[in-house]
Amino acid sequence: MEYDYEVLTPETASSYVAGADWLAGVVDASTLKFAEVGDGNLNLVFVGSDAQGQGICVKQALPYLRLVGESWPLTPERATSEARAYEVAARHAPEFVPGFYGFDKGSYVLAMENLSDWEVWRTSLNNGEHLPGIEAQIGTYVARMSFHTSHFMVDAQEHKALVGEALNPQLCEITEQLVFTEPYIDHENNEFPAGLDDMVQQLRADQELRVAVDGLKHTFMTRAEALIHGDLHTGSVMVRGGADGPAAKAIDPEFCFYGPVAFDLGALFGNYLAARSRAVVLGRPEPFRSWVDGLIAGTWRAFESEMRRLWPERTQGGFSDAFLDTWLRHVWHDAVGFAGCKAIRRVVGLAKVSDLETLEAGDHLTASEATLKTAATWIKTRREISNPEAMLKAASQHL
Ligand code: SR1
Ligand code: MG
Repeated sequence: MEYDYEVLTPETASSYVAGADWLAGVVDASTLKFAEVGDGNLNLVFVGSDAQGQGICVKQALPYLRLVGESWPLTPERATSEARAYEVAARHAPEFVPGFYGFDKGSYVLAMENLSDWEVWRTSLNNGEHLPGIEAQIGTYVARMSFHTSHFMVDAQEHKALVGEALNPQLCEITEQLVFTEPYIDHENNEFPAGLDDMVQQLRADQELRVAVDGLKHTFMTRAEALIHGDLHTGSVMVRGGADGPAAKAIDPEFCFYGPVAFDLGALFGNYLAARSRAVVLGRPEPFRSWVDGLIAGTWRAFESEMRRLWPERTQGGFSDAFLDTWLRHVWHDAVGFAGCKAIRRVVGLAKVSDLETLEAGDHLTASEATLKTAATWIKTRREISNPEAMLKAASQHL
């Protein structure tokens, strides 16, 4: 198909960089070699190095959904959203994102630090790699982005203008459909093993669950709190071990918009649940197992502690000192609910997770069933679940 911009290949990516004035000096384009490494659902991703070993990552938004193909058109404008998120993160949380080199609006190309010697966190978790501290860094990243783009730091009128500029309607609708709607109805996008059929039918018939999910969907659609990542699962985090200790960087923020802070935390928690289910059925040894059990606590406590550290620096809104506790409570309980929704969609709906999908059939069924049961409990009892230990307790009752 013909598009009104050139879709890059590993061969044309080098000449693209050579002709891009805004990338002059980043790499030696004359010796640059690229490979396409995108394994996500949406975009093309090229990583390259020049003869001196200087690297660059070039990411281009396709005008359709890569996972499905050209039959599912998708606005490449999502690259503008992604650039916005990286620019904001470069100001407030630079250590937790790749270095951002810039954005070409005409070709929907973003250029950034080459992280090819890092690993996708989901892959690392799947392999049983113990990297303590990653979970806290990601919690800190969420707190920084949330605080600095919220009504606590941005003038009220300016905030409303920013919310308008950052609307990302097509990608938000994907989330509204895939996370909050389709798993609960008979829909052609859904796919799960026959062995889960009874359980999925039970979830769909559970009115208490359906109303709770509708409430969370409504919160997702209406609570424009802060510029959130919008798709912060463990596949959106790059990790590295090493002498200075483990390090984490959040990537792929093309789903970003002004939404509920709890959604990013819930996305992490829901994906930690899939990682835990895998670790349990595979009988992973200590200390990995206990670390995975503690991921929710580690992320939440780092988020809370960074918010408490930043709170006295707030400049806007006139919120009282004591309001922070109330705000943290609402974020916590919503995050528990969103976690359940994010876990259920990964088992029932479109776009699966390798944590579960790469298990052999029996383990896959056991882990998926436990994930669904825990997720449903989290959603329905989110207001009674007061801390990460209670979330873990609910999970351990099912697996
Ligand atoms: C239709 S795109 C499928 C999924 O890929 C992204 O990672 C988001 O999670 C989206 O829901
Ligand atoms: Mg993504």
